[in-house]
Amino acid sequence: MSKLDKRSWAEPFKIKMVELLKMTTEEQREKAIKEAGYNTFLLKSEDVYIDLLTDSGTSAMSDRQWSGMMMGDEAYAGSRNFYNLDAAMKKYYGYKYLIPTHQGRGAENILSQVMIKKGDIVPGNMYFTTTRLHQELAGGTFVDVIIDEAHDSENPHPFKGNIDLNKLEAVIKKYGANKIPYVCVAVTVNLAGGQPVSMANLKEVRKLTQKHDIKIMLDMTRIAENAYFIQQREKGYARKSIAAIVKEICSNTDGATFSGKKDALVNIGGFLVLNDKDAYEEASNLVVVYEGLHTYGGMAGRDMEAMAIGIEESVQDEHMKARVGQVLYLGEMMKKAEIPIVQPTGGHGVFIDAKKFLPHLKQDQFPAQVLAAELYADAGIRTMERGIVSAGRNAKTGDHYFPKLELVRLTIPRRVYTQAHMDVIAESVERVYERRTKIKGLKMIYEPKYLRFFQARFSKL
Ligand code: PM9
Repeated sequence: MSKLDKRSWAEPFKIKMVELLKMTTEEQREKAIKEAGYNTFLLKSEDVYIDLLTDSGTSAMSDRQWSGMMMGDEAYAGSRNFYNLDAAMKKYYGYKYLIPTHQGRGAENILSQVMIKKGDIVPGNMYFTTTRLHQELAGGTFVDVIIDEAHDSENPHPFKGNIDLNKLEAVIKKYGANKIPYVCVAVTVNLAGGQPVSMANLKEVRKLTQKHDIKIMLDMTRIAENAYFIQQREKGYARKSIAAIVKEICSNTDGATFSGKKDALVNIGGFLVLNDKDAYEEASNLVVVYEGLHTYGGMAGRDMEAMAIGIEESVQDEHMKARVGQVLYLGEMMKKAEIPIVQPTGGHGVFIDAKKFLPHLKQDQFPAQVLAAELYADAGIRTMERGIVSAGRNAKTGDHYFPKLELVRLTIPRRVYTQAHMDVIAESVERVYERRTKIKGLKMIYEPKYLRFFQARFSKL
């Protein structure tokens, strides 16, 4: 191959506006993280240099989305932006009924209340924090039916989000189909490291659940990223567009919850979509109690417009190649430096295995929490714990859940940072890795009752 055959690729956009960042000293950062109780959620954003806390609501919107914001119809009822969002949803996802919500968890609340009765069982491919909590608050119990490979950070399985059909069948046999209102399938699986579900697996799950008359509800928060992995890795999909794969995923399910703050490139918003008319009618009645009228559900008209445009942008092949490509670039640098990360690298971030990074710490000394604090202190990079703190406690026994995966998530916002930022991040992780044996654990000194990872405080041991 000659040098001239090489074709690098870059982002399919150029930058029109920038936000200046404050540079801080190590001393200032040590003070800030201590004051934040070693919880990166409690840092002030202005003290952060590169913000990898989350990809949720942190995307850069396009000029088309910003111009859509100017077309907001802020009527209380029947805003034209609702109809534009409904049209985009039908075109790209194909469900029958749309209920906007202020964000994903609003949709989870409504879905759980409509579908789950006390004593029900909800199987799913690894829990997500807000999803499981809403299932529990509605009286249900979540049961994990993801494949075992998902719990092993080194396993290179290309579809670690897949459901284990034997586990699912055993759950159906044990509790009976009438106790299972739906199977919750997340695409991609956030807490497994942004890992995808294959189309073949989804179709197998569909076959099994249809046999027992059980519905499938998707958590379609990162569906376009999942579709990208299907396109790249699954036989028969290389020539299909991401838009076509997204629609095919949806067509194998009965409804979905969606946080528009991820794939759909907006700062706020979400929705619940359903195919069943009766469930829709109940949900559209409940949404007025918790969110707002069924034609805005807690969103401003302008935000619905930006989301309609964002959905279209999110399923473009060039966009997704650059979006996931940037994450993979960071993952490759980490692997070269022999940092223990979840493999394969996921769609929305690089996840460091904190148990392997800090093997001298016990899990209840919060290795991922302390590693996130150390990364901030080193270079002002804010990341998120996805381990024992996020997992919370078993509501019945009061004990910590001890998840197999104890991870620090370096989540990449969409269209926000450059390759040079990725280089700075990798160098910082390497520096912290070099001094890892000196890092001590934490103890929790304040623990809120719900979703404790957001507000818990810690001190150094
Ligand atoms: N995910 C994330 O940073 C935001 C807050 S952390 C609890 O990853 C999935 C798969 C998500 C998700 C949020 C939600 C909830 C549902 N499913 O944040 O309420 O990753 O819009 O969505 C976050 P909302």
